[in-house]
Amino acid sequence: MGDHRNQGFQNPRHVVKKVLARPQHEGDGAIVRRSIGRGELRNLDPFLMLDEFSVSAPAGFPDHPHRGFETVTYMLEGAFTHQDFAGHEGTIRAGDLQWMTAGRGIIHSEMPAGEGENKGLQLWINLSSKDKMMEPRYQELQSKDISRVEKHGVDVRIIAGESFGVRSPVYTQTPTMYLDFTLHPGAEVHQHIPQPWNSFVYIIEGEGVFGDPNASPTTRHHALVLSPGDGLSVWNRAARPLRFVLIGGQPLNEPIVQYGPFVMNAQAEIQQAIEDYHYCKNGFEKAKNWKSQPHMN
Ligand code: FJE
Ligand code: FE
Repeated sequence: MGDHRNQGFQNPRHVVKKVLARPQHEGDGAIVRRSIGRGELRNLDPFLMLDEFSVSAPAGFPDHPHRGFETVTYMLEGAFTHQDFAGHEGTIRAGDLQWMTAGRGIIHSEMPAGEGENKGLQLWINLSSKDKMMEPRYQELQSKDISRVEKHGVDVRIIAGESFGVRSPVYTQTPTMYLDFTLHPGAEVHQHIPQPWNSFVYIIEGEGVFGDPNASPTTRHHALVLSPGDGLSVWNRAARPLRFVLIGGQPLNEPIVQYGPFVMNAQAEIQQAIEDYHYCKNGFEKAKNWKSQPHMN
């Protein structure tokens, strides 16, 4: 669990790779900073992509499909409206979470709903072969329903997994932890992570020292891939708050074949997904005659 004291990890994690997420174009006129999923960091099993998005209308992510993985959208600022082909829709605002298990198929639109820049993180988590064709499922949490612990200058929002003895209600099909930490100046945190899981940090604001107390600080828009180990220590020695997410997951160790929004285990399954999408079958039935409603902006 998380702690403000150093519990002394048996095998502390350290940073093995640092990646700067530069802005790139995605969707329809949107800008994202991609860390996982870019050339230098194709994937980090079970994670396929992490985008920090900043979108203002009329840009956005109009009607598109997904199959074979989960998308986790966590809003930082502003609002986003989603509509899917099964009639599921809603708006998520700063601090809200949408955990969407696409399974066999979702087609949806994701469009900004607030004035100015609408910001957040979208994480793609792979599903194991046995779950890739499951019925789609949503888990949605409003900001007020996300557990939060504040202790000794550490403020953590528990999106998935556990910290400071508090567990998130989110069910993770692929075992995952997702913690949003704010460390006030001078604060430190020591967070347990299951030893064999892959994990990384993405810095949202401020600067922090990660892993090794003698390391030089890392600033925003960087992802840090962590070595194996049982926990991570972080120090904020700067004069402003440090905000970062710590994400970890149990590797699936399965082959990955990705074609845009379809992520399967074999090329033949990708061909099948393209065909199913094209002919509106095997999970894409509701695509027939569906189009998202025009958004308000
Ligand atoms: C997608 C291109 C895309 N990052 N961050 C290709 F842009 C997308 C896509 C997103 C996306 C959506 C949000 Cl709300 C936030 C994102 C990429 O929708 F799915 C494919 N295949
Ligand atoms: Fe999407």
